[in-house]
Amino acid sequence: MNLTTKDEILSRFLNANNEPISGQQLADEFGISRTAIWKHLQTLQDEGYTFETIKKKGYLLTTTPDRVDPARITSYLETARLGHTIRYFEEITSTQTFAHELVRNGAIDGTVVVAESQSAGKGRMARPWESTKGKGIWMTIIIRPNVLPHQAPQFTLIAAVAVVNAIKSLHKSINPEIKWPNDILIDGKKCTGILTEMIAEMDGVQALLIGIGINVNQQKEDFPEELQNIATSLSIEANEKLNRAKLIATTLKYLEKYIDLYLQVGFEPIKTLWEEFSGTIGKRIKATTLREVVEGMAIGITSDGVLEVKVDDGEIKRIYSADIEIEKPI
Ligand code: BT5
Repeated sequence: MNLTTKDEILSRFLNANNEPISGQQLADEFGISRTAIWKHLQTLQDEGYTFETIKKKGYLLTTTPDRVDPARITSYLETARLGHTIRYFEEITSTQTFAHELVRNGAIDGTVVVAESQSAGKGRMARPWESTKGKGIWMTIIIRPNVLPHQAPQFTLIAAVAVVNAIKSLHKSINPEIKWPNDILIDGKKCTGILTEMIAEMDGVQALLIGIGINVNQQKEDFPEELQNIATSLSIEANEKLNRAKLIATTLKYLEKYIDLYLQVGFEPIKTLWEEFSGTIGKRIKATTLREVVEGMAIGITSDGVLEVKVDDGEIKRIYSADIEIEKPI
């Protein structure tokens, strides 16, 4: 793990099972002075953590603010690669834009950029992504798989399957569905968007940047008016406040699992999972591509993740990239 000393200290407290830890013990463990330990605790207090001093025993962590800082995510992390380097920001323009910069500077496979808020979060085709402070998961995962450029879109579907599994495993009452290619909906309202970008040469991918935005703890009024009827959050659906750091770690666990599966045996098992969670297949849809509007029945995805639509004259059209509207039955 690539944590700063302050985050390592916080990690110790998060894993201390509500027991105090003495300043001297921390100083010995980290090989720094007690004053230096105290300064790190001061910084943590400035960030909203509170410590009680217990006589002869040391410091007890008494309040943890709702943040997705690296120590918190790491305390739930079960991955071999993803999330072992985390770049955390209170506020950033876009985790996606920053991840591009990191890739240029040689960021390693599995690096995660995560922020409490984004001032210029982006969706596909430069559409804005609303990223309310402290309420959602706004993160980009940098991976460097040995794949060809045409495989990149499949990683959006891999990520969608990972997010759905993570949500379902933590919150059984929530029933998310995937809308091809990059949305996760609950009861027809969007709770997650995924944006996969790549940096590639003709003969290979240098890096994939998987941007994931999950609405977690917003209430309806936290969304701007234009989104209130089309967006939802996990908390609205589950009727409780959720643990964002745990959901991040669980998403990374499933993402790593499915990336590895894909790299070992190909897209087939992902396709099966994707179809199981799909809210698109078997429905009448309207797909708006850059060239045309295709209306018909979504009948499946190909082994490359391309959407197949049977139009009314029986022809099957392949949709590589589009905005999809699922038509309501009349
Ligand atoms: C997406 O685009 O759904 C991809 C969103 C990816 C966001 C993540 S957050 C972390 C990383 N850093 C970034 O800067 N981006 C990624 P698209 O399919 O184009 O959908 C965009 C549309 O969704 C907008 O035009 C709005 O209508 C709607 N929208 C915006 N914010 C939303 C939100 N928080 N919840 C639900 N819908 C939203």
